[in-house]
Amino acid sequence: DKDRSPRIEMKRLVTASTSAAVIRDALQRPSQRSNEAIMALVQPIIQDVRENGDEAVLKYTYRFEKATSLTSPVIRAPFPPSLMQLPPETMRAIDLSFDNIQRFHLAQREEKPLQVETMPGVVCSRFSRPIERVGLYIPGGTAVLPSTALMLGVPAMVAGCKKIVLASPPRSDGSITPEIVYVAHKVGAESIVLAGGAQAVAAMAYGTKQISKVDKILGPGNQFVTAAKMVVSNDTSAGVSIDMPAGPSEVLVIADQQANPAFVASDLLSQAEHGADSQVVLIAIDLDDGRLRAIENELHAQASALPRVDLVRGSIQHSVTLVVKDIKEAMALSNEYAPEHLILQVQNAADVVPLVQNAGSVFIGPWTPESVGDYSAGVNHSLPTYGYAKQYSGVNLGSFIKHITSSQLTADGLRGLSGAVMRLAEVEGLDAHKRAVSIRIEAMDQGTFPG
Ligand code: HSO
Ligand code: ZN
Repeated sequence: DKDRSPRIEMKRLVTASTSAAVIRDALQRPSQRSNEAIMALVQPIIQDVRENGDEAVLKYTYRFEKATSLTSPVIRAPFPPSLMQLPPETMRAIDLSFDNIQRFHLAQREEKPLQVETMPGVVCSRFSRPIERVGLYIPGGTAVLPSTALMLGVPAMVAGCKKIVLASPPRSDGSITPEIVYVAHKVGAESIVLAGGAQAVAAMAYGTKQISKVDKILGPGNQFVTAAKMVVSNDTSAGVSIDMPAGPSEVLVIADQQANPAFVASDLLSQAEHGADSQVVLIAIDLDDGRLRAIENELHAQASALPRVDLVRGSIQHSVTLVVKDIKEAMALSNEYAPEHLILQVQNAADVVPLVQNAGSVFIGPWTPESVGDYSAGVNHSLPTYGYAKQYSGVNLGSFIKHITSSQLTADGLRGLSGAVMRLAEVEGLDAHKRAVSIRIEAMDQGTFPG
């Protein structure tokens, strides 16, 4: 009975009367299962898939997904329309989101290669090429996430990746969510791997008879998926890279006296419902007790009515409200926490953005809930978690592109550079390097080339 279960409430700390250590502690991410324990489970699965290919992938899909009717671990484009039957409303929602995500990521293209003449006759250039084959992992688990298929698939398509492979754990009847198939179709995916976990990652990293090998694997996932991505990206024989380390989802909301308590609570809960390991942080700027209580009451009331209230309870347990004195203090704490999502529900929110140093994505003002970015605004929702916003960007067009540089010198250009290059080659004791220059200068001087 919901009424008799304990109140859903975050702990509250007033920074002015709390030690720095206690605050730091409250802002710790919930601890993850130890890396070694996960590795010990994941490594044999990867090995098995390397050795036994499709047969091993199917075995784990039978075991973990209970999809024992599957006879092949993959479906290929063109995907039959029967697999993407959707209500028109859903289709329109996907189409609109697709268009906005496409617009925003198209705008991230570099119009032309960069070219600089660093010295007379010395031209350096940089141009980009899409990564040819990408594997996009779409988690299964407690929610189906076609939006993640959009967030990974659309930029891959815009970048021009030749082969887009999706992987997602099938349902126990062996089918894949029609929304995901529809997105796969829209982005021009080559195939969908009907597998999840470490087995899906290994299959895409090494390739099997039926599953295409890829050059980069992107996408969120549980700890097994994350561990598997780390293992394969560390194996030079796989020749595969990954997007970024992934942890549970999180949000930090900064609210002042102007903020609407119901809006604030709804934003905290939209992140909390992702999972019991999600973390939500509220930084309240100089809120009086009544205002704070209004947020807490809203949080409890809205949370209690959610179908995923049990996950929310778990998440709220390791979440916290920090009461601070001003926006400067709020931003200092936020930058130190480096949230995946930062929501600014403060007066003149746009003016605060210059103070943001670390965050995955920022949501500005009262009319910008995180949900719009999760689905449809156009920004990407695949973002750095666990404090990695200090050094990583979220998924963007650049995640699917690599840069190649080139240089082209004229004879005069080489002559101008020769002194420095030969000197540094001497310093490093690399005579062949020096000779590659001197031999050309001699040819120039003697007019022997072109002959
Ligand atoms: N907030 C999640 C993304 C998501 N939300 C998918 C709904 N569906 C992690 O950024
Ligand atoms: Zn979300």
